Amino acid sequence: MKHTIRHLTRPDMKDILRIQTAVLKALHDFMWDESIVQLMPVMLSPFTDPLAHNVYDGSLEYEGQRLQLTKSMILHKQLSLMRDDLKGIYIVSPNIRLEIGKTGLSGMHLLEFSQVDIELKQASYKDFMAFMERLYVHIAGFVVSTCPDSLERLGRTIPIPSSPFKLYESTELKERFGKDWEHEISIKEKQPFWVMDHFREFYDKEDPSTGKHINYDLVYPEGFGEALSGAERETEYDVIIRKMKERKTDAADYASYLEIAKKGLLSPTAGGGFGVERLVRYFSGKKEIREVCMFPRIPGEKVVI
Ligand code: ASN
Repeated sequence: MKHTIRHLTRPDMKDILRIQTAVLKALHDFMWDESIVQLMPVMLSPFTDPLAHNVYDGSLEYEGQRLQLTKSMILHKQLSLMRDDLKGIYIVSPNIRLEIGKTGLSGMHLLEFSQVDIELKQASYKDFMAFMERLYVHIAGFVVSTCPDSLERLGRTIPIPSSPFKLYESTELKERFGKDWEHEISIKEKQPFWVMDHFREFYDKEDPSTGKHINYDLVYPEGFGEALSGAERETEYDVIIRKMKERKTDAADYASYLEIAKKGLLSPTAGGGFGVERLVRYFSGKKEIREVCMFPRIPGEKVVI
């Protein structure tokens, strides 16, 4: 308990929360100017993101129905953009991912975190990446200009990158650095950069002619690691079914989503999501994600409060 009280009363928490508040204000202002509207979070649904890695089951039984706690709102983002009158949407989305215990050692994983999840209609991966770069530069600029005192107390200087950000292919980095490529390249870089082409969930689009995945990660420099993952989306029912089979994703769990896909109602979209806590960790220069959360839930650790 002593440790918890020490954490809750840490002197640098106010500066960290100020930076977090500035991040969210800059986000909302930017989206308002872009006419991108905000959705409220969905936390319970018959289906959620299958994720490309294994986590413990986060479902519950309610009145005879099995409901999933949201891992990400990717499929709900896609469904909301069936509408023709929306140009794009965003959500400050609570995500619950019951990661296996040893993941907690990364210093960048939480069982419960907030993802700024964005999806743009009729957008290509290039459109989304350019949009995200503008958003990032806006947020970083706002934090630098409004929180100089907090940044100084934290001993932190945030670079404002210029567009376009550097771009790598994951295959090239794997060859160069091996298994730990993301961390290795993140240590070397000084500004956020993109890494393209990752084998992931069924909803990230594949280019049938090259077999490449039309998806991307935005990665922070200085060893802070992954910021965002996103992609252009699959919209064709047959392709979605094939990719579900390849990934052993049970189509029965996604019945209503698939019914809509089968009717050809999914729009071409591209999007991505970044974790609020990871961005605040990078801006604050903290080694451990627990240091930027008032109530951290770290994989493998007992939740005490
Ligand atoms: N938000 C991600 C995306 O838009 C999905 C995820 O969080 N797994 O692709």
